[in-house]
Amino acid sequence: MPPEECLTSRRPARMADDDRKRKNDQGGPGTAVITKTRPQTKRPNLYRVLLLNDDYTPMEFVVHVLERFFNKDAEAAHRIMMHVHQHGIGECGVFTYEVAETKVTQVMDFARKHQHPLQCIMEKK
Ligand code: TYC
Repeated sequence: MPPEECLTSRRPARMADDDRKRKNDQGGPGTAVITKTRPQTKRPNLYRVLLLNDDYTPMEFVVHVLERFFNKDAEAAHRIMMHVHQHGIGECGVFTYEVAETKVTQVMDFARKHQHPLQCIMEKK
């Protein structure tokens, strides 16, 4: 017996509502269903978290910040720190709004605690 045939009556199995919806098929009389479906996926807004250069924060402190709050390995952290040092600004990571906001707060609090003027900001991508 083919798999789409009904086990008891040998009639073809009736397609489930959600399968018909997917096929955009209305079914028989009196069985109208929502005909157009849109994908329910929405891309979240993303935000860059950026470090700004200054003349006083030690390079090792910035490397440590990148390792601690942005999960960078030593090499990536050093590369980003040098980019900020040479260009004035650089990207630490890209996050959803609440995660980016948390990173900025964590970095700013940590810098203040150690009396460094390091600045961390976020901008919409
Ligand atoms: N310019 C700093 C120095 O020479 C190092 C530094 C790098 C500071 C990156 C901040 O975001 C920064 N000590």
